[in-house]
Order: sequence, then C-alpha cells, then structure tokens
Amino acid sequence: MSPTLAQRADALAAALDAAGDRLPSTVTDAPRALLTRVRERAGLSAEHTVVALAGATGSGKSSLLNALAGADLAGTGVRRPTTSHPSAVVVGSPPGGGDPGPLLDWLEVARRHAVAAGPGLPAGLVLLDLPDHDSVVVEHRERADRLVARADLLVWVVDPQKYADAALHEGYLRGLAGRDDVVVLVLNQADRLGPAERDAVLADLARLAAADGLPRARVLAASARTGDGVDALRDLVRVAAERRESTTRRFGADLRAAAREVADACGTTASRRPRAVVADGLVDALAAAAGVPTVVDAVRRSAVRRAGAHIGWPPVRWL
Ligand SMILES: Nc1nc2c(ncn2[C@@H]2O[C@H](COP(=O)(O)OP(=O)(O)OP(=O)(O)O)[C@@H](O)[C@H]2O)c(=O)[nH]1
Ligand SMILES: [Mg+2]
Repeated sequence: MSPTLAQRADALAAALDAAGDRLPSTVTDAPRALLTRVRERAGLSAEHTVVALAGATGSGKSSLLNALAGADLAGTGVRRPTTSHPSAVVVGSPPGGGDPGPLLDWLEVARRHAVAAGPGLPAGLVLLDLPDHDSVVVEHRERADRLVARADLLVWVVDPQKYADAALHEGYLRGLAGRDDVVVLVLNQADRLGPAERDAVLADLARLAAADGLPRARVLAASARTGDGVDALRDLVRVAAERRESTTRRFGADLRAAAREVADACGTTASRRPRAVVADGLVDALAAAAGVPTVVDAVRRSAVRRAGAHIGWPPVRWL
C-alpha cells in the first residue's frame, strides 16, 4: 500500500475506534467495510489496474469490451439481460510480474481471458465486463455492485435511451460524488444519433454528471458497432493502466468521502447535543486520532456541516 493510502486508512480506522459505539452502526458499517476493501486490495497485485465496464442491460458493455480488446471474448446478445457473470480480460504480464490470480479471486471473477499486450493495451490492464446494474435479476446487481466497489477505474457505459435513468444517477453516480478521477462516462451506440443529436446528448450527460457531484468526470461518445470513439476510450484506459495510480486514486477518494461522512455524523450529533458529546470525549478522541486538536473548537462552532461539503471537516482534511 502506498504510504499515503495506508496512513489514510489507519487514520480513519483510529477515528472509528476512538468513536467506539458512540456512532451508530448505520454510520460506521460502510467505512469499516471500506477499510477492509482497501486493506485487502493493498495485499494484491499493484501491477494490475482493474477497469470495470458497468451499466444498464443492453447499453453495450460486452460489445465495448470486445471492441477494446479487439477480439470476440465476451458474449453479447439481443436477449436481455445477456451477461449474468462478470468476465475479465487480462492483458499481458506486467513488468513486475504480479500474478493476477488472487486479485481476480478477490473480485470473484471466474471467467478469465488472457490476451497479449499490444500498442493500445498495456500489460497489467484488467478489463471487466459486468452484469447489468439495473437488472431484474438480483444476483446480477449484487455481482455488479461488488465490482463497482472494488474496481480501480469505473467506465459507465450508457446508451441514448437510458443515459438519464435514475437507476444510474441516483443509484450509483451520486454515491461516487467526488471521484471524478476514477469515473468515465461513455455514451455508446453513438452511431444511432446524428452529429448534432450526439453532441446534445453528450452535453446533457455531462450536465447530469455534474449534478451528481462529478463535474470533472470524463465523458465521451463511442460506438462498439462502428468503432468510433473506441480508440479514445482505449487510450484513456491505457494511460490509467500505465500510470498505475488508479488504485490509490480510487481508494484515496473513497477514504476521503467516508471520513467526511463520519465527520458530518459527528457534527450533526455534536450540534444537537454539544455538551454531551464534547464532554464525553468523543470529539477529543477523534481529534487526537486525527492529530488535529482544532476539531473541538470547530465542532463547538457547529461549522461542520456548512464547511464539510466544500473543504472537508478540519480533523479529516488530512485525508
Ligand atoms: N447500434 C449499436 N448497437 C450496439 C452497439 N453496441 C452494442 N450494440 C448492440 O446492443 C445489444 C446489446 O449489447 P451487449 O454488448 O450485449 O450489451 P450489455 O451492456 O453487455 O448487456 P447485458 O449483458 O445484458 O448487461 C447487442 O445486440 C449489440 O449488438 C453500438 O455501439 N451500436
Ligand atoms: Mg453483457
């Protein structure tokens, strides 16, 4: 684990321990599960970058995976939904020689295709084709959710019909607010739109993403059918895999968001019952855990919720 990510995880763990059972499990369960994921991922190959193709049924995740890989590996179809189990395309053997097996076991991806590295596909790239997140089949959603929570880079594949669906925006993208660096939105099936229409849908998609809290997320048009835009997407994925920063970025952003939520919960509690909480040492303990004593004053001023959304709560700004 990079020191920064490890330090962030340790600090959040210390803050949760300091809070003890003063915070309800509804607040602490998600950050604790996140800490587990971060630490598990840290023990797995750092040479591999996991890129998930997520989205609604029929948007073209499997078709785009095939287009990116330049081979017919994932089953596509007109029957909906088509993909019931995720599959992985593992590119080459990275320089460090890390074994992707344990990583794929952790992801619970049993279907694996190995392809040779090439100019557009760097060794160490792992492309995942996910089942549909809006599925009528509950297991599909669960399998997709597991991977959305664990992938390093999330490529959301949308189509002209479904790009504005609440299942995507309310169900997923809002929960990823602030993770602009690790979210890419691809408007697939762009061949079904004229140029003006395509630009209008792209602009609308970018506007919706900004409203979801992802103003800097990359948005691009593609067609798995004609190949338009596939090179641009492959390039973006290639750069992410070559830099090997996506794991740190993804989980770093998750830790920051989790810390903000915990801080916000403390602030809410503190401003409602300031004496009880401050006297009982929770805030002092959190501040000590975070190494930022000014937190006590900050909470007393009840500035937490106002400041939290924009600059982060003082004790967790270090995250
Ligand atoms: N016109 C057009 N059709 C496409 C494109 N991409 C995929 N399709 C078609 O859309 C249908 C669904 O494609 P899939 O790749 O199976 O979609 P999926 O997102 O993997 O769907 P699930 O596995 O059910 O979640 C297939 O009939 C594809 O041939 C595209 O860019 N343009
Ligand atoms: Mg599919």
